[in-house]
Amino acid sequence: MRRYNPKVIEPKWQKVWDESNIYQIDTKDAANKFYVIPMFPYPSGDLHIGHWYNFAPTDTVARWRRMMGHKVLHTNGFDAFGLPAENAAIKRNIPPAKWTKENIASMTEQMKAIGASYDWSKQVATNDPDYYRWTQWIFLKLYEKKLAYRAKGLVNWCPKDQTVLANEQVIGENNVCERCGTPVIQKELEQWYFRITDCTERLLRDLDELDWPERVKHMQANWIGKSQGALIDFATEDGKHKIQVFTTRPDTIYGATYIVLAPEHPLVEKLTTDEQKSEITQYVAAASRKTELERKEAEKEKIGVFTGAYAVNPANKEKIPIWVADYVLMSYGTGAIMAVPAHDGRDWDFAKKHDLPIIQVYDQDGANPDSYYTDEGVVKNSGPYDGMPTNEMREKIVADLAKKGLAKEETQYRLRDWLISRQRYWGPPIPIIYCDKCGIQPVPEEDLPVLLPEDVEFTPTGQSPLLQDEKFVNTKCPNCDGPARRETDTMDTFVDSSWYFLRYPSPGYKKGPFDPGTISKWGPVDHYIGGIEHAILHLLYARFITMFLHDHHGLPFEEPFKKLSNQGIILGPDGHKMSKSRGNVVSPDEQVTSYGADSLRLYMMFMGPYDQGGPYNLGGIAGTRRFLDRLWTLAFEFLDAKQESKGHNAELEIQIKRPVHKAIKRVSQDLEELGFNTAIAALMECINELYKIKSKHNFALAPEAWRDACITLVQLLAPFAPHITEELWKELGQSGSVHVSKWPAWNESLITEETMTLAVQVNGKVRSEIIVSTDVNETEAIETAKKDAKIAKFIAGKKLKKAIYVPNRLISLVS
Ligand code: ANZ
Ligand code: ZN
Repeated sequence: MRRYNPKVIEPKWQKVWDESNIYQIDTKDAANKFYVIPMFPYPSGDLHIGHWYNFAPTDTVARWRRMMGHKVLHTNGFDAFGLPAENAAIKRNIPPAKWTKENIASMTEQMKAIGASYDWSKQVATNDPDYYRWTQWIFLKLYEKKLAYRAKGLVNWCPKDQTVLANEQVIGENNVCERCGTPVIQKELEQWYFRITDCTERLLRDLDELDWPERVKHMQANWIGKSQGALIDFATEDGKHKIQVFTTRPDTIYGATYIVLAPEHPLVEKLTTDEQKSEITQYVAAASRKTELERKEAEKEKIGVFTGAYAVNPANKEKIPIWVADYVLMSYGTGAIMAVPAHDGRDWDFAKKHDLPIIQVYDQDGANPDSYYTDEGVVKNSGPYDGMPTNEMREKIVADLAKKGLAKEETQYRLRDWLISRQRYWGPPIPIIYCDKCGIQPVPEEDLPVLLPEDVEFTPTGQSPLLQDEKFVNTKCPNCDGPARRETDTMDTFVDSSWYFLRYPSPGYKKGPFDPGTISKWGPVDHYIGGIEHAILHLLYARFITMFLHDHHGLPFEEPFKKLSNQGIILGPDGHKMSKSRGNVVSPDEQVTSYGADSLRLYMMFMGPYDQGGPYNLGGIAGTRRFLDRLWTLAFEFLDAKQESKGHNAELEIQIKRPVHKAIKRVSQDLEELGFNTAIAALMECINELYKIKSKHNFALAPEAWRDACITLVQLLAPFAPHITEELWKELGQSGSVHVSKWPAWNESLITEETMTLAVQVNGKVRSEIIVSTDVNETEAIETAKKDAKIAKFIAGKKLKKAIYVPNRLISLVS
């Protein structure tokens, strides 16, 4: 018997599939389409186990859908712009374009080794000028609609290197420049933004309709961060200024014992008294060196400085001090808060630290009166509002203050416009020209793409080489033809990935980012599968760009991804996140060399629920390999056995069919929910059952049933382990490819029916036993008995005078 050798059969079938283009589709016809893709990878140079965990199971879904009769569009591409290519250029002195190209080539080979059923003719790479011209086109179209705009924004700035730094380049506790160790400051520079806040409510509302994990929908909703509250005006003590605060708890206003301004708040300078000036100035400068993220940290000590000025609480006319503290952010609400230490954690910490008064303004069941509490309750210490439920007071106080022109209801969102400028080289150039005479000029559409020069010198300062490339920078104004300068910033890589799934169905299209006719048939993506790390930004940006293209450029859908699934994270064998420094990285290539791609695919899908991932057990793959060996052996033992039929044994046939049909049902249903592990368990149980039957009965007793069983098993396993199943399919005498064969259907009655044993008598003597379904009818029971191999011997050539069926007990034949 031939041994199962994945080293031979896997490359063989990969080549056959490649050469015959069996996964390539013509997107003209989209009847019964199914569009399924993984999140495309960054070309880092090595396909790691996390990629496998994304691509192999996604391929399983694609293969299964194809066998279910769908026309499947399945492919993969490369998110090819980004910082690591640039860092490689600086460290290893390889041009980013070259580094990226080599990585794409080697990773494409690694992708083929997975055995994924990609339509390679649909592949895209975002650094391809034919791709990024359309990224630039999208920028221009947004600009046309005033949805791309230029404004001042905060960036990390190294005062010594005179350059902008990415967040990753600001290191250490003191936030110093990665290169020179100088403390980094936050500086305002002109940046380009996409007005994603134009779609805030829509991005929130449409979440309801999506077949996405609840967790992801929550994360998106939190990121958008809708807060309903009020704006309330606090006058300064001298009546000269008004401080507007945003609060979600106007019902606690009687407990507002001080005001806090963000360090960047324009009133800080105006209000600070002379005695407090130097302290405030120092504090504000220190705050400018912190990132917003650090300032938001909950555990951080809440320190601030008193301005020396006072405000008046509009509810009770009390005089309260005005402080400056960096836990209040200028970028949210109004950059000023009324602090209620009795009912807010940050305010509580701050008041304790600076010894400010704390006044409880409601009672809450079960709350600890010696700490702050934040839920609802019954109002106290609040004058005319005492005794009211907090939620009632919330509306009443806003209405009352509104009458005096001091408050109004307000909804705030956390979502900010999308800053897309990167002071980086390896990205699509922003298609904008600056002319001294005419100002900002968009590059005319027919001049796209604005090519990124590839033969550039990287300087050790880390500045973008675009700045120094005179040929690139100096250009003509499209309006007056006079001398002008190109924008040297490039776009955020999230812009590249916000629309690539629209390009796959018509990757060569010349007149736009997508062929409108084709995308209207193929979009949206039916099933999008990838990591939870993209739950927020990538998906939000992709949704925004899709909405924009829908509104203005004929895309017939508003949401890009109908169904979303997230893979879990694969940990190292030690249960920790895989990392080179821990030495717990599992190399998929090594696993493939030892066990084969099919075993690896199967193991990864068997190791646990897909959305949970877990530690990679190095011994586990041997188990899935053994399972494949058993399937192989069963098929070959059957093929090698004498197969001429020795009669028709209905009872044995049912025995063989039952586990197979159970498996069809379970695998079909589990795949619907990405229950890969339980589907594979069902296949393993089926094989075990068949081995038990095989140990008792000769193949020749039911060769047709055995053949069917082998063929069906091969089909059920095909989406998981595409190579071995293709090989066995051929060995079992089937034509074409198993991957385009029709997914088997199960016969419910074969599964749910119980069986019973009936004794069979011939002329009063028990000669055999048969197994039949419990709801067998008389004719079926008698026919089954007559066909039983032993009985057949006794009645051969005789004419039956009588056949009696005693239900559930016996069959009596009289000759
Ligand atoms: C008074 C108050 C009393 C508040 C209380 C909370 C509890 P969300 O839900 O996230 O929108 N806040 C407002 N602007 C801020 C800023 N720029 N930086 C930091 N904090 C800010 O939170 C709204 C609450 O966060 C607001 O309601 C305000 O504190 C604070 F018992 O006002 B609250
Ligand atoms: Zn001009």
